[in-house]
This record gives sequence, structure tokens and C-alpha cells, in this order.
Amino acid sequence: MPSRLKPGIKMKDNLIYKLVPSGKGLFLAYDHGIEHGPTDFNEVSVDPAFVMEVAEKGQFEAVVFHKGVAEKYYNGRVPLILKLNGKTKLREGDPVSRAVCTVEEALSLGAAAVGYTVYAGSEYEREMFTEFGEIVREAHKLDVPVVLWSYPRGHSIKDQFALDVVAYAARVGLELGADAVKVEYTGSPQDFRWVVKSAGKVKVFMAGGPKAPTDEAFLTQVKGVMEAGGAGLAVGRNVWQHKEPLKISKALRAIVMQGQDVKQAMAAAGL
Ligand code: FBP
Repeated sequence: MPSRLKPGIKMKDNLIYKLVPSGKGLFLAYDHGIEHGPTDFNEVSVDPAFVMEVAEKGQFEAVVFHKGVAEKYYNGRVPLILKLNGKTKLREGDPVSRAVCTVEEALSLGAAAVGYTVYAGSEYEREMFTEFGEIVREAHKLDVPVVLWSYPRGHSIKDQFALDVVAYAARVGLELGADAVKVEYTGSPQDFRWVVKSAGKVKVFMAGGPKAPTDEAFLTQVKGVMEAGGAGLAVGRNVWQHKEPLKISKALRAIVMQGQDVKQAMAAAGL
């Protein structure tokens, strides 16, 4: 059958399988230095070399860095998702985050994929949509997977965790051409199933969020994501703020990759 695609646009399913061949995985996020500032870190986690080591020993499918950290600390032992845009939390008002790195630069730093945050609902949504569109175009031309951090935020968003808002965020990923989308958890597998469904062929990853009060509470959310058909999670604080980052990583893998239940996974990890 003759291709009806425009020249230069290749037919493809979903490039994220390059990073997560089984369709499931764990990404270790460490872009907090810019998003939140060093307040998220302690004496140990402030050092990007420590997080690089956790990513490797914890067998993460990828580690997420901004370009400066990648330049100085990325050692190539775990695939890299390079976060192309970022903002600080120092500025008030509706959020806007613009690219500080290109796809080409990301590749030269060893990236296997690129990431970008869109704050849908912000008064600057259009600027981020436009820029993200350009990034998807360039990345896909080069067969590079694109992960969208899809966080509805701004004065128009009353509840960023509400089911309709999170499902909308997941759908934005599909509509804008992302290969994977990272969204907040909605609280139950029943609800999250609708989020996953809304994203279609786009793989849905849960954002870890602030350190959970207990391991069990956190792992129960992760189990819920997997029961709902999610692909895994892109997690930061709940791993590198943990007193035993490798143990919690092991429990996460047991749930995400092996489908274990929470108690089994905790026991196997020695938690
Ligand atoms: P966590 O698992 O620590 O929540 O990391 C996920 C993440 O999306 C980071 O990649 C990003 O820096 C941060 O959360 C954004 O946090 P916020 O929700 O405050 O914008």
C-alpha cells in the first residue's frame, strides 16, 4: 500500500520501547536542583554522582538530568533522558518553562531520550505547546523518544490531582506527539485506569511526588499504577531521599517489572 505519510515522516509505533523494551520501566528523576532548588537534597543527595550511582546499582531504565549535570556527571552506564526545559520556583504566577537545551545538544551529551514539561492550563500554555511541538518534530526525525512531564498548573487549575485534570494531562501527551507521559497519581487504580486509557498508545508513568510517609503507602500507589495499566514511574525524592535508596529501588522493580504485591516486594527488598 503506498504510504500516505508526508516525505520525511516515518511510520512508527512508539519510540519509548527503545528505552523500555518490555513496555515497563523506572526512570530516576533528578531535575529538582533547578525545579525546587537544593532544599530537596541532603549532604549525600546533593551530589549528582551519588544519584548516578543509585541509577546504575538500582538498575533504572534511565536517569533524568539537566544538561549541566549531564555534562559533568553522566557516565554513560545508564541511559540518559535529558530534560530540555526547566524553571525555578522563585518566580510567582502562572508557570512557564522554556527550553534551555536542544535535542542536538542532548544527543551530544549521550541522551537516549529527551524530556520536556508542559504546564497545560497556565496562561503560557501556548508558548510551551509551540516549543514542545518543535522538539517532538526534531526528536522524531532522529528517532529519539520524547517524554512529556504533563502537569496542569496555574490559576485556572483548581485541583491538579483531580481525575479529569490528570486524564486531560495524559491526553495532551497523546495529542502533542509524546511517546511517554509523566503525570500525577489520582489515588486509586480504578481512577488511574481512565488516565491510562486517555493516553492511548502513549506510555503513562507516575510522578513520585514528595517523600511518602511510609514505604508501604508509596509502594501501594505504585502497585495501583501498574494495576491500572501504567508503564511505571519516573521517581526522584522517594528514592534518593530514602535512607536505603537501593532497597526501595529493589522493591519498585519487584512491583513494576515482576508484578509482585507490596508486601512481597518489601520483604524481598529487606524493607
Ligand atoms: P519526584 O518523584 O521527586 O516527585 O520527581 C518527579 C518530578 O516530576 C521531577 O522530575 C520534577 O523536578 C518534580 O517532580 C516537579 O515537582 P513539582 O510537582 O513540585 O513541580
